[in-house]
Amino acid sequence: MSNQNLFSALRNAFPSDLDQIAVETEQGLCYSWRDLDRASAMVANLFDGLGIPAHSRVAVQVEKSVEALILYLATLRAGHVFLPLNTAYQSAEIEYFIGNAEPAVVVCSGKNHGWVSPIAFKAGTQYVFTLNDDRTGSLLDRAASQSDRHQPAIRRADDLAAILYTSGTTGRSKGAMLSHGNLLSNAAILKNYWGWVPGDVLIHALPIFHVHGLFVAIHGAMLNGSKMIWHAKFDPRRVIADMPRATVFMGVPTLYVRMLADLDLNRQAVARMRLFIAGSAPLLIETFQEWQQRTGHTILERYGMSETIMLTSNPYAADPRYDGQSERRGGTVGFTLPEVSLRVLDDQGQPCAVDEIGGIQVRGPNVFSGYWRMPEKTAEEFTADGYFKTGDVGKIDPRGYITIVGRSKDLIISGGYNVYPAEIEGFINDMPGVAESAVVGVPHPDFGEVGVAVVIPKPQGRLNGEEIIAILKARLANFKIPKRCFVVDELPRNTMGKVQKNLLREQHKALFKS
Ligand code: MCA
Ligand code: AMP
Repeated sequence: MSNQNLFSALRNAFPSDLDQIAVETEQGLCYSWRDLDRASAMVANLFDGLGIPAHSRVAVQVEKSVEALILYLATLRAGHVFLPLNTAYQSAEIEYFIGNAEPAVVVCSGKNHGWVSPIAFKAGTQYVFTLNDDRTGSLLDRAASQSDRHQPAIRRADDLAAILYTSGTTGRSKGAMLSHGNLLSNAAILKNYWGWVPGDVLIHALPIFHVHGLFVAIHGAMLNGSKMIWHAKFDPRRVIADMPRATVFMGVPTLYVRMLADLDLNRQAVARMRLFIAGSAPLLIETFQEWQQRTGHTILERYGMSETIMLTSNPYAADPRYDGQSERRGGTVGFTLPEVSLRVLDDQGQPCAVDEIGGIQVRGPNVFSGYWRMPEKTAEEFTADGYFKTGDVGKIDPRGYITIVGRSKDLIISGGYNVYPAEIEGFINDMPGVAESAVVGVPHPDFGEVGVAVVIPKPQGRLNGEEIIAILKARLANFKIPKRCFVVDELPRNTMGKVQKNLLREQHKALFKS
């Protein structure tokens, strides 16, 4: 049986000429395929020499850099489990993830070492390394003396490759366990479905601590032996400037909105581009249409989750499974991907008719095995016949196109990041003088959706919305902070006493209207 380590599959896809450029940074630094191979071998050898158990978790909270990509590859190569963490997370958030995952190794930015290392050592972590975005830090110092040859660890398809934390409806984050097989099967399906061809070049401008930037984009390019033009931070002007040298771009809707606001975006700028892909949050039909008019390109929207990687996609070319339809339809997330099973069920658990709205459930080689150390949560989210309940609500039209119409989970997606109202409400409710709070998502011209908090004070309590926001800012990742906070006397409730969030959403829906 061949080695099912995802790294081996990616390594096998390297072009035969290893001196070709694999990654080029905005600063003009070029990394060849040989560089990726050697550097990942050195870091993997460092890990091998640490004496940590096989399948250890390696938790990583570092700024985006090519060395961070190398660290990901090295973790796979050494057979450990990669646990990426959003750079915006603050100490309370990091404490939870590290305490829950118990990583043997933590890699953080040098500037955060002072507070991350005590948290890690308290949780039993054996090694804390630093990695900065200027190619410095103890990880690289220690790896420098290692051999640049390394035999990838033997792994089975169902061995864990990564854990991605994704918040639950209770506000407690759950680690979605993804295997080498989950990741590779999805990457292979997408390579075909999106028609990757030799010579494709990807502009990579997303963060690399979530599925979109880490898996969909990186695996897509690497499995095709394609060069990546690496943007550490998204800047619309710079991305547009790189388009004449590229063919593929992937982004959350906010990135498309911001590029449309730039006058440099025109047909000439995108003339060499082959494909624009959007996902992670709903792409407004206005954005889809405006992009078409300005560039002549039709954005391909797809849908996925941390637990499942990609599930559906609009077609790149005629799809023989759906009568050869090839139209990319705005407002839809396209067809179920090959090898994925997707069904829509009503409240009674019966299959919905065409165009009827219900809960989306999925099964397939891409679907995760469960939540890290949460067997009860895992059991709750899977059906008896092995389908995962996505918490998304949608419908399938007569032609097979799927539309997401909402979510049964209480979730706000802001600029492609997930914000769970329950988590924010928990923090607000713990503040002195607060009786109760509700956080809802409202439309926003840039982020798609943002959180707004509505807070009820205790009798005689004196509260100020701006102060509440300031307190939250000191404790939570910046993208989770509600953009506005209102202090009011009461929340709308139904006859059962349940807060009617839909009424709050309605009341505040025009707050950010452009
Ligand atoms: C930044 N801010 C935000 C967000 N990002 N507020 C709400 N939502 C956000 N997403 C706020 C900060 O709190 C700060 O506020 C101010 O904006 C400036 O912060 P900065 O970091 O400079 O912002 P930015 O660089 O302009 O970032 C915006 C961004 C970024 C580029 C759109 O959010 C981003 O890269 N989003 C992509 C997320 C992503 O990759 N998602 C994929 C998830 P203040 O000044 O008040 O402090 S994977 C997934 O969902 C799946 C499975 C899938 O289907 O792909
Ligand atoms: P995450 O927890 O970060 O994996 O986010 C997954 C969620 O993002 C899904 O359950 C959907 O609610 C949402 N999502 C991803 N892609 C799309 C899309 N194209 N349209 C609408 N929602 C999406």
